[in-house]
Amino acid sequence: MDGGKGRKILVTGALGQIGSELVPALRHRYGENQVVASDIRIPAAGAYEGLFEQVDCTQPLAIQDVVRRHDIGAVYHMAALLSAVAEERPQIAWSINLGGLYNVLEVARQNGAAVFCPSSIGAFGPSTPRDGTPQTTIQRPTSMYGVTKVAGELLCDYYFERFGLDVRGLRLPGLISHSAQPGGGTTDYAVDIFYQAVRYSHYTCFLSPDTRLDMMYMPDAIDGIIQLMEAAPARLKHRNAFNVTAMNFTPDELAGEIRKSIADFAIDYEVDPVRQAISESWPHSVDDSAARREWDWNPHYDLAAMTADMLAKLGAKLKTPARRA
Ligand code: AKB
Repeated sequence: MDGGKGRKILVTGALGQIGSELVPALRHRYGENQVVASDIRIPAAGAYEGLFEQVDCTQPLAIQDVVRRHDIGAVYHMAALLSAVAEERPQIAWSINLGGLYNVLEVARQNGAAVFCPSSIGAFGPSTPRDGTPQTTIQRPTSMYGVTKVAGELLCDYYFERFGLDVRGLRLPGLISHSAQPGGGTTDYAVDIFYQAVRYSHYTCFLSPDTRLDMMYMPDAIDGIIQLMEAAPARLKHRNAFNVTAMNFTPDELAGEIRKSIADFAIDYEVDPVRQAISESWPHSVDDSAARREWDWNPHYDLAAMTADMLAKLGAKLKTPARRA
């Protein structure tokens, strides 16, 4: 697809960690007035440039109204609760993560729009093979977040098989970025650590030092989302839930990489049992060969390149001179 075949694009959850970088990237690629940003939150007056609509995805008529008024041809559905907050509020997580997705799929079906739906490494569980996790494998997650992600993958498959809806998705790992911070995820430590390193040379981590998880720098995630949505449909065999990764590391290894630039950086640990348990049910490293084969997935940032860029960008943003080891 070309971003909606001349029709506009709607991004839900546009003020979140992914949405706040996806909207500018889509506007850059398809045109400023081709992308409608939406969120349940309303930005402060004058704080947001470009088309914006307030949309609560649990309200189907609100989605329908925006899709019809703007002639939307593709919905990038980023509105969701992350894993730790979903575990705190499982009933709300079900309503937002699965109810919201159902509403988006239905409105898309009725209006002939394509859909991008982010799944997650959270769609796997403790009985999934943890190293080199295959594209197709056991998915019995034990968190509410994971339950909504697996059910979401199945629902997207159903809408494709039953109605021919052009819905595509990625199983995203922890995302690291310097624009908007994530909120309520298990992998959030890998963002927090940079802010605290630049400000205070110290971080207290809520996961244990040896917790290994897949991660990705945001520019690769944004490129991957756009690349998947533009891929030739005939090549896509796993259209709704591609494993993707760019790197994997532990908190201890990330701290070591930061120390190459900030020599006095110190890390200590106060493990949060809820987030630790979630992380221990997720893969160490997924096999993303299906994505590489079917739509040429090829991330650019590894641990060293991501760390150097994060420290440079946050140093400028927080007005802290970059320190050298
Ligand atoms: C989370 O930690 O909840 C997310 C994810 C890996 O899906 N970042």
